[in-house]
Amino acid sequence: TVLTEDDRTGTSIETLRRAFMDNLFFIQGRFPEVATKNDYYLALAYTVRDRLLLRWLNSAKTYRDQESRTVCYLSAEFLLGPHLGNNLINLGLYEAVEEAMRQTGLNLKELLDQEEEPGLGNGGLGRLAACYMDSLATLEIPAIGYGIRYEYGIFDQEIRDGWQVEITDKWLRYGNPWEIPRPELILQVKFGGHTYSYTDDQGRYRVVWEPHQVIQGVAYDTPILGYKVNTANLLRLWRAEAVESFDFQAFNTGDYYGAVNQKIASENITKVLYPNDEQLQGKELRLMQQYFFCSCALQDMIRLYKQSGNKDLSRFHEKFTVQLNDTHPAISVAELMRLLVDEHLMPWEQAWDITRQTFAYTNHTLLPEALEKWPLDLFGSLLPRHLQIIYEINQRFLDQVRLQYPGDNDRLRRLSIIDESGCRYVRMAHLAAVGSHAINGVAALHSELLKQTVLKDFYELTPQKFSNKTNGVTPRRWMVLSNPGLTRLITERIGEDWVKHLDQLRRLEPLAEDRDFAAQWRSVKHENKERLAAYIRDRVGVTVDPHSLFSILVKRIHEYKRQHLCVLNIITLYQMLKDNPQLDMVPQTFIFGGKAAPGYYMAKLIIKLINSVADVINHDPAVRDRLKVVFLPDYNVTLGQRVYPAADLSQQISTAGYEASGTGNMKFALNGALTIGTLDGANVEIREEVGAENFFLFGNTVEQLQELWRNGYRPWEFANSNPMLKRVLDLIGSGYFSHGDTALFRPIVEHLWQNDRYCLLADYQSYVDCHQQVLQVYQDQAQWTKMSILNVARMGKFSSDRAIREYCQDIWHVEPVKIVLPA
Ligand code: 26R
Repeated sequence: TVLTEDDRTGTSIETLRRAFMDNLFFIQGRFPEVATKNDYYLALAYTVRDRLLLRWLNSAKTYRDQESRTVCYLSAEFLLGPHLGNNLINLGLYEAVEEAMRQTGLNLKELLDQEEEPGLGNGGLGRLAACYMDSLATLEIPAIGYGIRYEYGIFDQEIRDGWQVEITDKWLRYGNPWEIPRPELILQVKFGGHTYSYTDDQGRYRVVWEPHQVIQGVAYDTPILGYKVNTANLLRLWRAEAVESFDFQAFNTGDYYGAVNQKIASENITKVLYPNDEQLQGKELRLMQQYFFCSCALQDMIRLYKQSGNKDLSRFHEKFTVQLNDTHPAISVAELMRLLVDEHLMPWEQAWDITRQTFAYTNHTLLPEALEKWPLDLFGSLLPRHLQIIYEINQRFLDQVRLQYPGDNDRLRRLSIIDESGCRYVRMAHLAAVGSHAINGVAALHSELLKQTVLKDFYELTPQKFSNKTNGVTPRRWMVLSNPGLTRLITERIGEDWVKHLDQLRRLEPLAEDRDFAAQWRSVKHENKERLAAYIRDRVGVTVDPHSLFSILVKRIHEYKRQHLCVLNIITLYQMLKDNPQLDMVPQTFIFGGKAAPGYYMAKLIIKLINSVADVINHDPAVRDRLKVVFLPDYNVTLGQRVYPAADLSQQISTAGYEASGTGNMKFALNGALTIGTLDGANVEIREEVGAENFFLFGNTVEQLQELWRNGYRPWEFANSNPMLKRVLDLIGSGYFSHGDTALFRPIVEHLWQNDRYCLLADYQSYVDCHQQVLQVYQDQAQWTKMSILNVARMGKFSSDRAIREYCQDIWHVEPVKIVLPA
């Protein structure tokens, strides 16, 4: 007899094809003649999911049997991007499935396009969490990601008349084949009410929290597979539900609608992701979201801990290490204390030891308005017990500070978890810092600035807690999946090890001088640009020339990221062409993408400015295809995967000191783009790695800007003394790009003249000059290509594998656990 492969786990083309058809019939309930593309997508997704589950169940079983030490990554955001393609890459089944689909008369690419991406994050922070989950699994580290299963993720962006319009993201509309609901895995979370205390019969002081409301969290599990390993880790996201689907008591007393409202209110907690990456003023629901998922996560960890045979919780920190992704999960510090002290009757000192040994905190921003603080009354009414616990933590903490700095009351005020100046607030960064044994920034410069600014006093108190962990990105999604052409070319020359050991890209260095290789390198880039050009024609209706220099700026729209500085340069180039129609200038295409927080007026106006400038320039015959400007709507992970491989020039132009790290900068450089950038965030380290001669540097340094402000920054002086700059600003102000409307862009121009918080005018000339150098080098294609190859060859450091290894060694102290599939 012939041994046939199991249809659920087999990986031959034949088996994959049979399993796929089977799923089309028995899961989708369709036959080919009536099946939609979505039916086919789902049938394929379920085929892949079976192979995933095999690895996941074996991982879970192994971790349980071996009682493995586990990393818990707590994050309010996981910006995963589409699963199907990534899982195929990590399973090593991409080609086989592509062939199986071809034999079935289908096109894998079209099926991949069917997937609605889970946009459960705003930007860098959420995407970093996703890259880290990929690397944890690839490095075979036992890990759980805990977060929120938002029903609506980050909004979809449409552009109407040049303005951003937000559309709700109904990502679950057609079902989600990648998650497994666990309706029996339910945990209760309390809100509001009051506390009382008493002494129990053993003479112990006890506090009871009588909540006003109880909500339940339901677990939804998504397996996260590593690259070509059998490890599949758990991403566990929580959805809020009413405790009872029906409140009989309310029904009996006739308040049916009251009961229904109660139910709806409970489910609201996980309804929607807050689309802000800036100010969030005392949004009660946001604090509820944070507490909700942290409480579920910690209760779940305690449940798992007890399951593995441990009785008391004294070794909790040996089983789990918990990373706080910014301060969004910082309430966990107080919650673990509450669980240990109130519910498990542990003495305070012991609980505090365990708590601090459990948590570590990553800071992702220095922007003062993004530092989370909660008004005391709001906090106390929602989490009365936690406020008491925080007071107790604070008191004990400040008592210690007093010993170290007697009489230094100012220092006490600065360090306190409670901000007492004016309205009283809980400072979440302080709670996270006090409750953690490790604190890190996300790039070398950022980590230094952290110690000098927002966490200065904490650094002086406990310098040993501080370290740097420079961000990284996963080469699986950001190279192998999104740039198959480049992947093939690299692998042909240096083998495939680089995908897991990105430092191996160094072996490309000698090829930077190889003319044959350079030609192939250029042609891969050109094909990627052609594909993006076709997409732009389809979606935006603008024709761009793939031979032109593609300059790309994609990221959230924020004044500190200075998209409008790029616009000033574009208008400068436009003026040069108007002045001198015969000017021999490299043809250029500027491509923008990014979402603005719905309440961030200036950011939305910047989008309108980009589109207005695009409109004028793209229609001006004087420019004759030498300059094109495009705003790509709805920038997200999926679009990022199209954009990075097609870039010649990566624009990383934030004001020095403001971008904590940036990760888009890494994705561009890994795909062969050269960078024009400031000495900000990880740009500094990228430049160090690729070499100053392969990086276009401009702008003031952090120190120079500090000096500028110390002496009183007067932006108007820069404008008045620079004719071209003045002309560009006046042109915007004159209504040239707004059909004569002089009021429309006044807020932008006015702010630049008067305040210019992000120093665009101070950096303008340096940027314009640097850009001219870019154009010069681009004219020498051999030189450009050599620089591009050297960039990729030297970018190995920026793999998220390297970053995760550092976290494992320095902070988490965890070891890999091999997963073996049963024969
Ligand atoms: C408080 C709430 C409104 C909020 C504030 C800020 C929510 C989200 C943010 C976004 C911040 C924390 C963020 O995304 N920071 C980014 O983190 C990336 C990953 O470390 C960095 O690369 C990037 O530089 C930084 O801006």
